[in-house]
Amino acid sequence: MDKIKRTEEDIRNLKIQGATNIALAVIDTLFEKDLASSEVRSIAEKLAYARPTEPLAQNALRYIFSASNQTREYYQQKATEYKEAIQKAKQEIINNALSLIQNEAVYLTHCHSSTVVAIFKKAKSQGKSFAVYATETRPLYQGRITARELTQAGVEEVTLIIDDVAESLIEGRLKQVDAVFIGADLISEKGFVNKVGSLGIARAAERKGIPLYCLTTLLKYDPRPFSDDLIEKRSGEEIWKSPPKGIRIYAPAFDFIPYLSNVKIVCEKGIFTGSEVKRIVRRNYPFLFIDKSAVK
Ligand code: RUB
Repeated sequence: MDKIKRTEEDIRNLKIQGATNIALAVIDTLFEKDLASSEVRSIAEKLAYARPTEPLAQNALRYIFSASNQTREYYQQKATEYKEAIQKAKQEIINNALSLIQNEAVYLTHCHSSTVVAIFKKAKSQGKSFAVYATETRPLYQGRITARELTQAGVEEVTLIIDDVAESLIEGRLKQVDAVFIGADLISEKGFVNKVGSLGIARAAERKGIPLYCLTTLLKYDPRPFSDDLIEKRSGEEIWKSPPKGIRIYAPAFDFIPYLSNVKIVCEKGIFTGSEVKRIVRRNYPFLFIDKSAVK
């Protein structure tokens, strides 16, 4: 199987998962092609839309290919710039979030966000001691990746819970949760998208007055008004391989979380409320507001 097909499959089946890892894999795979060639656009679209709710990867195409009839070197340069922007943003998010991690605090995270893990790791490397509850994230168990990475990084107290425990944990059944840290696949004017289950966690946290920090680069912005059609629906087989005839399975990959009162967006430009997101994205990444049909 060639590299492009393999990357596409790895993204589809979540061997490569999480918005940042997906976008970087798409760009690295494109680097192997002549970016000025006529076939590259359809290849790029296949990769970037292998998971439909991933604007960080899809915006790469808008950035790289905004001008037509340029040289191979020009497109390579644009791809390099976008990749570097993702990496720089991640470092800045880590710096901006670091002071939110307190000694002896208890945190909850959901699924596997490389950005959230990076912050916990950095806090640990600075000698902070804290506990993290990680949801296992059914049906594909990305939470195990989170738990494994945090334990390997030396975080002392890492506890895996099944997704259904998150709400009672937030209610204070076992411990007082000080904050929720989650990532995002998509951010938009009125809310953000993250792994299914995030909405219930966010609402439970809001009821208890617990802050929810969404760690995300602004490059995940999607200018379209959110609608449920934007949410990827996964195959029911991931939930029940061969169910009895007649059972339908509804398997959205993600939740849309409106900007609730406890939500803060931690991004490369600082920490903001949801109502500020559109303005900050427009100021820093105006190319994201150019007609999307330019790409797909
Ligand atoms: C992963 C997920 C992550 C975001 C952010 O979902 O919801 O929280 O993608 O990740 P899936 P990152 O496992 O279905 O891809 O912070 O690494 O960009």
